[in-house]
Amino acid sequence: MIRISPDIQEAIAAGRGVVALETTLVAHGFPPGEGVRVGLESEAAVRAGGAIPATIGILDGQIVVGLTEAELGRFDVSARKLGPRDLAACLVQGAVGATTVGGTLAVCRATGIQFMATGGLGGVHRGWPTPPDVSADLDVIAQTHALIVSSGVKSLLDVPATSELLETLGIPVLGWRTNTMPLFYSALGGPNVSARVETAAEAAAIAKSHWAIGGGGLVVGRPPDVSLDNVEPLIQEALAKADADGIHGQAVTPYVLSYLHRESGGRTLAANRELIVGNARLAGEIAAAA
Ligand code: PSU
Ligand code: MN
Repeated sequence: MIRISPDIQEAIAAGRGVVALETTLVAHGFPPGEGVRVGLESEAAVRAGGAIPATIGILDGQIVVGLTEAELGRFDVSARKLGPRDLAACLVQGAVGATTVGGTLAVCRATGIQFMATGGLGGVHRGWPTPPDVSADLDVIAQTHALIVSSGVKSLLDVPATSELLETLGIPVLGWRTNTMPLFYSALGGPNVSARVETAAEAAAIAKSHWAIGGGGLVVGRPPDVSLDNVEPLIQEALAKADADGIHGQAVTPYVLSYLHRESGGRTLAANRELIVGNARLAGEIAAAA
């Protein structure tokens, strides 16, 4: 059911650092073609950081760990978006399935991969409890022995509420050379992190210590190198438009991201690409230091 590429199998067996990368942002987070480019740049960044990239998705009834470039090209907007609940049906039905953070971490748990990178985590959607939309990402992070590097929580969500929930779930949020959780496109203004870290070795040591005392997942929040501020009015516009268009559930995040990419004249798209690749690089460094 799971096909792991030989280089990744070797790396896992030898205890070398492996960093999982998701396919939802490839298929649904960027305009056609652009997502694949971001995926390939992320893989190169993991290698530059000193670790082995493992891009994960479902193809032809198999969970593939270590997609080839040709295979990655099959992840377009027609792919299913797979949270943890969606993996089994996608496998049996032979569909192309792009894994979210939660879906990817479920595969990490099955294969022993301990590191991952993404852009921004899912979390509590604004307006909770109407609708009661909380991303499955958080629950899976809590249950998985993995460290995930992200630029915090996507700012189209309710970030303070998500920060509270991360605490409730016992998920450490380590600020990468910062005291506050990054706000996806923007570096500053988020809630406090649970601890600040200065080096990859320090983050790796905290992860190993957390796992040794029975903890699950950890988040490292890395601020974007170039902070894009003042996106909030556009986010509110996008969320109102999504509501008016009857967009709900899994479709909200891709809809809002593409609205922002279009209406910002590509500024959020460039920021999103850069933060994803930077997170992959840092995840590679932390995995290599572990
Ligand atoms: N980071 C990005 N773009 C994305 C995502 C993360 O920069 O598209 C994806 C991840 O797959 C994450 C998902 O798990 O968004 C969260 O979606 P939702 O809010 O529907 O749970
Ligand atoms: Mn949701």
